[in-house]
Amino acid sequence: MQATAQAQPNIALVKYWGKRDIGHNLPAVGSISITLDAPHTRTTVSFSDRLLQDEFLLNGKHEASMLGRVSTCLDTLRALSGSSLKARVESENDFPTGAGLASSASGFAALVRAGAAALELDLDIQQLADLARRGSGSAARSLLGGFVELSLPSPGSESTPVSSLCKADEWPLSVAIAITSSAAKSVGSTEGMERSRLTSAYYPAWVDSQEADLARARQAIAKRDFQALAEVSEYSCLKMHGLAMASEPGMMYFNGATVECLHQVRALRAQGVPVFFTIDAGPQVKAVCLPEALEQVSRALAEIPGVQKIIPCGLGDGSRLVQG
Ligand code: 2P0
Repeated sequence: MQATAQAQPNIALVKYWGKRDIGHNLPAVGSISITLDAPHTRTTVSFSDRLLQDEFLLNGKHEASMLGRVSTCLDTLRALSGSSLKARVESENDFPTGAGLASSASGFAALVRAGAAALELDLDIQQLADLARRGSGSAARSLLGGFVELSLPSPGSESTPVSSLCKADEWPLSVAIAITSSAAKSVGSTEGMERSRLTSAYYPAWVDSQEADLARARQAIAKRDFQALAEVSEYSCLKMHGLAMASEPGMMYFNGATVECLHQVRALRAQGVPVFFTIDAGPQVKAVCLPEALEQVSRALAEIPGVQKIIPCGLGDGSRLVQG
């Protein structure tokens, strides 16, 4: 009744922002991401008849704010297995939580893997992805490695297809993550997305233009065309942040160092260095580059005042069981 799974965060290149259905946590747009090879979330799920309620510990501390979502995931697993046992979930992150490093993505991808194994449920990737998505939309993408697309459900369905566009070793890009603050973000993604849907005049245009961005990214990945991927990824990133800023009240996830990093990445690319940026709902900058440029990119970003640390990583595999 116990299993441990590991997962890494993923970074969206064509961003997910907005929900079609909050109750089922269905995204309003598809998205394309890369799964990283580091940092890691490791989650152990233990079902026991000695527990009166579910428990969730993050880095050794009880974490009440996420317990509801964790229990919702566990409820679905329990319903599938016919069990009514409560569970203790212990999750360890070797990176800042809630600061735009996709900790909920790796967290729920590891949770569903471990939870299903602990209950001896034989679920396929799509079933696991649908479960993870209920916890956190982006988590469905961390079930797979390399370049991953999360698509919208077909009419009448609540299943959001996940598919691999290219394996990690078929186009091994590198990423330098510039940490500019380790504080938790001021407005969480779930709340931020809803605020944009309800208040931004740009929201319908965001939803309507997503398919064209997805098509451009798919084609760039299929052709291993770095420049084309750079252009569509920066476009999608800035469009998402433009939408967030043009909500009411506007959400500004950048700090000063974030903006300096963007200028530095563009200056490097103008000099011929194969690198582009993307930023999620937090102030960290992810500089995606060809492996031969990683050292130069990391050095250039580390020199920017306000950049506290650079985490270098590559592309990695999807979530997997490590024990159970
Ligand atoms: C993404 N983000 O595509 C986008 C870009 C943040 C910015 O997916 O509400 O934590 O739990 O489904 O998955 C973060 O959103 O949101 C996210 P919920 P989630 O990576």
